[in-house]
Amino acid sequence: MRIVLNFKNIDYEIRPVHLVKDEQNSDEYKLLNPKGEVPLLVLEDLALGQSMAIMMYLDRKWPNPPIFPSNPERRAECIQLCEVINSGIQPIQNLKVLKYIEGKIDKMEWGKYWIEEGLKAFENSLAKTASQYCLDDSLSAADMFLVPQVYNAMRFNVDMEQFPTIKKINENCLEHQAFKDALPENQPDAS
Ligand SMILES: N[C@@H](CCC(=O)N[C@@H](CS)C(=O)NCC(=O)O)C(=O)O
Repeated sequence: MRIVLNFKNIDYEIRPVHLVKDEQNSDEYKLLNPKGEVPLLVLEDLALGQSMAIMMYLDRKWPNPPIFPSNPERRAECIQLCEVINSGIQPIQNLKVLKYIEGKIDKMEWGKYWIEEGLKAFENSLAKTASQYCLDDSLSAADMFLVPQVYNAMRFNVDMEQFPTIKKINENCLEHQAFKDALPENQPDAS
């Protein structure tokens, strides 16, 4: 989410939520996001969870620069790529899932397996859509889902050499300040 806000040059304040300390499940936080997850976008009259809802809202409210292509086919392909990560990979390697399987299955092996399964599909889809970025030569929401997922893949020791297009796109994105400033190590609560 930080990437989108940076890319669109929107002013925002970060309120860190410590996941390992389970702050996302506090009563106070769950009043704002009943699902007990980050990201959460809080505005004067709106508290919005779910990255896709937040991204679509920000793109409507601050349309320039856009993060979804205007061409209907490209737009649908963009959302398809986003969902491979958002619905297909992220939920399976989420903290609450890893906590649930702890002691039953090796959680590193589990995470690595499902990330590789999803990234394989993502890499193959890119053959039809990618150039410098996931969709041609314009940054889009698909890149904004991809870069954090690659960061997480590396935490699970996924060998990125097996995904050469993803690896290259990730490097291209990280040349942009909006992506660099959003890296976890560049946040105020980084330890
Ligand atoms: N589909 C949600 C997923 C959000 C999500 O699961 N966030 C993770 C961090 S990346 C989280 O808050 N996990 C808390 C937990 O597992 O307890 C979205 O796109 O916003």
